[in-house]
Amino acid sequence: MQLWCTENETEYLGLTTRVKETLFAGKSEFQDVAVVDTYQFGRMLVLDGVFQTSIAEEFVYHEMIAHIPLFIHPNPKKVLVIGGGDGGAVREVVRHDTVEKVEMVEIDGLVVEVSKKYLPQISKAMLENNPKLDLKIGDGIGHMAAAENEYDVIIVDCSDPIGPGEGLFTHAFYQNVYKALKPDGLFVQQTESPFYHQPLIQRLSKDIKDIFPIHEMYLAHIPIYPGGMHCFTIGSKKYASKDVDLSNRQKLETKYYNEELQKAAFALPNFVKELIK
Ligand code: SPD
Repeated sequence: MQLWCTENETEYLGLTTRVKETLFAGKSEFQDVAVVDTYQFGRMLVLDGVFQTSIAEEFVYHEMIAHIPLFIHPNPKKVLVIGGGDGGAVREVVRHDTVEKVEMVEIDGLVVEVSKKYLPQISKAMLENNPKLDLKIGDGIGHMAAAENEYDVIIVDCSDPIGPGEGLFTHAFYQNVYKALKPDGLFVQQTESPFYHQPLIQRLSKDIKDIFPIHEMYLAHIPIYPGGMHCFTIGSKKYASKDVDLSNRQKLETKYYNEELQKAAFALPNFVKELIK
């Protein structure tokens, strides 16, 4: 018998990959949680039927969501990660010498638990209890509403804007992100596919521009996301991607991110420019 796992993207499009074995399938208070071992990508985390990350290609997403904003800020010391329960984003954040503390607030303890058990390469920083990391299981929206003038960089490593991720794509949430950042802080959020999620991206870009003086978008190529083209959106109080000078910054060994991409990832195709104009 052949087992296949499909993420339904639209009524007319699905992404399907052949499964060797289902390692975990359960339900938390918030969502369906599964880890499947696939022929193409190795082990893969699937939440509410949506592909989140896999052993074969997770480096693209996690390096790009962490290193791009952490190098735009000239001296990031205190970082907050909202979501990111698989641990991949914090694994990359703790590698930065300037970073002294990373708070991570993930709503779903089951995601953390299964990631530690089945995805140890990704959840490394959580498994090793990295001393910079302060992991809380809780509501990122509430955490953000309570924070003020605290963080240099905030990383919103959320799932899709349905279910537990929904409230992380709202004007009210971005206002709280602004308040939680220090006067020169910046934030990044994964903002889905510029091809398949255009109304969402138009709305959130408008909201972020309304609140932050600097709004930027960059792209990365992520094989398990629809179309492969994925975008990340930045709201910044002071620093912009064009001003980054990496000459005296830490050199990191990476598989996707590099110094050229620090600027080149912000080069957008015309249809994307038009979308966020
Ligand atoms: N459409 C899929 C977006 C998933 C973003 N979250 C990925 C989590 C990886 N840490």
